[in-house]
Amino acid sequence: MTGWKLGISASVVALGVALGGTAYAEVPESSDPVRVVLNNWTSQNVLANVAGQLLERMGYAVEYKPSDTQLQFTAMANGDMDFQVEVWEGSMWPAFKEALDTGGLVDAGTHDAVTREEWWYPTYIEEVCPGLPDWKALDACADKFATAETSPKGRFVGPPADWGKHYSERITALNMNFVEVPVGQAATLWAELVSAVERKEPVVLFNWTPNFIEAKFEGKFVEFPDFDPACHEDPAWGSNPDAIYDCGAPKQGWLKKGAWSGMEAKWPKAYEFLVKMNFSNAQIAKAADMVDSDGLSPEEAATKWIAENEDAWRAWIPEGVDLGS
Ligand code: TMO
Repeated sequence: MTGWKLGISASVVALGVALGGTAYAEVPESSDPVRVVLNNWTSQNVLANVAGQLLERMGYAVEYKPSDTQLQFTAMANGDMDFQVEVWEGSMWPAFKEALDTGGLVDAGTHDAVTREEWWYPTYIEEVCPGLPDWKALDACADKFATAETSPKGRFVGPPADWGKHYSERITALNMNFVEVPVGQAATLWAELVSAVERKEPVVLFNWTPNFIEAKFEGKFVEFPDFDPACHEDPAWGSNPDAIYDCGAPKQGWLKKGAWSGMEAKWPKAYEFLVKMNFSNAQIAKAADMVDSDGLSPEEAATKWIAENEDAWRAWIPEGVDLGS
């Protein structure tokens, strides 16, 4: 009796292997939608859609949830959202770390991409501001960047408020002759850049790498005093003994993925996929370019990226997961 049963199950297994060659993993492990966080810059939206579309091909239900770059970590730690694909060291480390410390959020691995977020200018400005990219040289010619709104101080075109950059504090801490004028959305940064470049006028704005800008415009990041974690915590650190933020952002920052700590137990294969998902600088710059230059929606750009980069994403699909047809 026992022998007969064993014989059957052995042949069933043999048949399965003969037909498929693979024992398929049971996904989705839960039919609840995986909630993918969307932020407010284009490469993030494309990567979020790449993750979402590949998870759908694996069999998962997916929902997209817009969130603020700082508050998203609390939302994930509370289990209200499941993962975010671009956590930038320069702008998100304090909020990310705070949520990691609660135990509700986990670090889901680091991309190959090396990142930087900093004040940036088109190279032709070096003709009128000698000594760039040093921040003191920029400060010495602040009046060239003055606008009706900021005169006699120079205008720094700053990022949307939720990117957590503390530039007004930096300007004060370094006693600079600049005023930060933040934009409401990233597209306004590029509109300001294009209009200045067309007239060859001075402009200094927030930018980052990898981004589509580096392939389109010649420019450089301003060099501020080197970042040190103590700069953001200890007033005594740095050139101003009474203030924090008297330094630049990391020049070789990491780029991570972050997830709700319950994700791995609820959808083990989706979590394994997220951990393996890995983008390079060139891939992220290209992702942004498809939206910012070619005018695709993030959804379309993700579909195109998936069609053109099978070699890259195949390696992220956990073993035994069927992608359907
Ligand atoms: C968070 N960002 C990449 C826009 O600096």
